[in-house]
Amino acid sequence: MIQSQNDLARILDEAAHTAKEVEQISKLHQISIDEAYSIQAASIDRRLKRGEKITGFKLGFTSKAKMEQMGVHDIIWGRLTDSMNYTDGGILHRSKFIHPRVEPEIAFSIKKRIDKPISISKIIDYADGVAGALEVIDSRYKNFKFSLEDVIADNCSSSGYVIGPWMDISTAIGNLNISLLINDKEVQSGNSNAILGNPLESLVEISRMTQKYGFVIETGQVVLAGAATPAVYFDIGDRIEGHVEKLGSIMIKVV
Ligand code: OOG
Ligand code: MG
Repeated sequence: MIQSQNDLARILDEAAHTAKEVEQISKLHQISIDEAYSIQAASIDRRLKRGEKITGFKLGFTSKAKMEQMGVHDIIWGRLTDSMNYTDGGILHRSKFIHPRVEPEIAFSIKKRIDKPISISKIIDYADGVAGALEVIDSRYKNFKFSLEDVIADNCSSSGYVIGPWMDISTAIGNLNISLLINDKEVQSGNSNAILGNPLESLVEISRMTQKYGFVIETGQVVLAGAATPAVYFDIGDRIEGHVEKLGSIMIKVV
């Protein structure tokens, strides 16, 4: 039986909401990239109907390390909501996730509505802050396996994010060391230049997508640039720490 986009959106939303894995869409359906983004939008609409609010956007596969880890080779984007936002230094409940992984990230805060493509030199007019961040990704698909279309429909595995202290957008963010520690042991390390050559390019990229897919990034929202390193599984009891040179540390404890 072929399911409609709304059925697929419901299946993915329920999988996220109840933390229960599902089969990949691509096992039964051939969908296009545009259809995958429509399913993503429909699944996010279900969250909005439950009272969640959009807090920003994230990019995925903006580094080679991530593309190679997951076998997916195109830049993707997804939506962040307030229910995914965790406080720096706070706790995260393992039971809310299926098979979560964490990755260190760089975040931007938007000060002026982005509704068209912007160039790198204009970023200063649209963003006011940059921060280190942690992203928790939790594919709703069995074994964390997916095609490009699958992962787009699944809102790019988005499930949590933690933002560290905000710094001024004028802070130079090229060539910064980035590392991830679990229980004080370094489990990943990379460099900010691995993100599209310069993480500011992620803002340029998401601004292009705004026009292509007809959405806007509002004042006060955040954008995650995409990870520079592969993501790492974590579990109950873990203390997760991200370090981004110049931007500082971000920490979360798993209970
Ligand atoms: C998709 C999300 C990718 C990133 O930073 O590249 C992503 C996944 O790997 O499950 O968030
Ligand atoms: Mg990410």
